[in-house]
Amino acid sequence: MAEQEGIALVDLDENGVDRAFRADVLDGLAARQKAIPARWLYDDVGSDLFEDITQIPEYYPTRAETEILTDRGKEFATKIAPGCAVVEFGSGSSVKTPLLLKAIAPGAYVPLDISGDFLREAAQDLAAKFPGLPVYPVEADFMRTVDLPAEVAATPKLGFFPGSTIGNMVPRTAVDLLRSMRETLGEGAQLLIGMDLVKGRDILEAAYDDAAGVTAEFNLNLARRINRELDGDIPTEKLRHIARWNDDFARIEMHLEANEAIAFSVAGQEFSMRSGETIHTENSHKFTRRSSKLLLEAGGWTPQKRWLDSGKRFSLLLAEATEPRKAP
Ligand code: AVJ
Repeated sequence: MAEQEGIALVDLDENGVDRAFRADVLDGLAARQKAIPARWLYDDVGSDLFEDITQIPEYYPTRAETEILTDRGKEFATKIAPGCAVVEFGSGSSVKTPLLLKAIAPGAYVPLDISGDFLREAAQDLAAKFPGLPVYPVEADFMRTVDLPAEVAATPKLGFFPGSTIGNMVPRTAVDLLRSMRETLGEGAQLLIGMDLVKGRDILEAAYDDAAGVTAEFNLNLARRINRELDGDIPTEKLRHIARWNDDFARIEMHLEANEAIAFSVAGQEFSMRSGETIHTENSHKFTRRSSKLLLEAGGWTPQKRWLDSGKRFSLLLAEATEPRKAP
């Protein structure tokens, strides 16, 4: 398995504590608006809870994107280079990736993931479903440029980034990622990327605050994870899950709000929250036709085609690497 030279993907201290997690949490809890990067929501418990979220009635994005991948396969095949290497950013979901691979008859599949375990599982799954398809998993942090396996050096590339995961990033981070994807995939590459659409506040807030409370559990798991892994004593029963539409930034924000004034310690440091104070735990940006294309353009990708599901809730965009600019 190819690994980026000299970069330890997970850096544990002598007690087995993830140093990057601890640094992000201690910084984030000391900030005026407390905030912790959303990537820390996805430990094993959080990843399982997210799988459950994709099944709840209010959370439409997974079903909507799956519908597009199921129904528009013929159109993908006419727009995407045959025999291309599909490079998936984040190891594949067992449902979406096979739908794409079936539609376009690719020459290779290259899943990229920071977690070797997820990666090996996904790669084995896919290899079993597509005998004869070369699979080259790469353990890497795809927020940086990745060296792809030599076996696909001469093969045209299709980047695949489903799920509207790009929406978890603020615009400058999203642009950085799109540019590094372009760098990774090279001149002439294409990108197939999911972006969830702006819609009524009620539908969006319900999708991130479901009646069964699964999303609340997903959010609260972050506080429990801090207690588990960073020797914390956050009184999680005094926190509640909030999902609120921020119209200025066109995004759903998840927060953990203190029901009353609380004090706690994490990794030996003391923190407090006033009643009503929040920890910001996730952004999920939503896009319009124009904002999705503007983001792609800013990241060095020229939009080629945009597909919507029948309910017009979710978009899947195909783009090609923009040629180096001449004028203006
Ligand atoms: C995994 C980023 C697609 O933002 O919709 C779902 C994560 N958070 N419910 C999203 C999430 C709360 C999800 N993504």
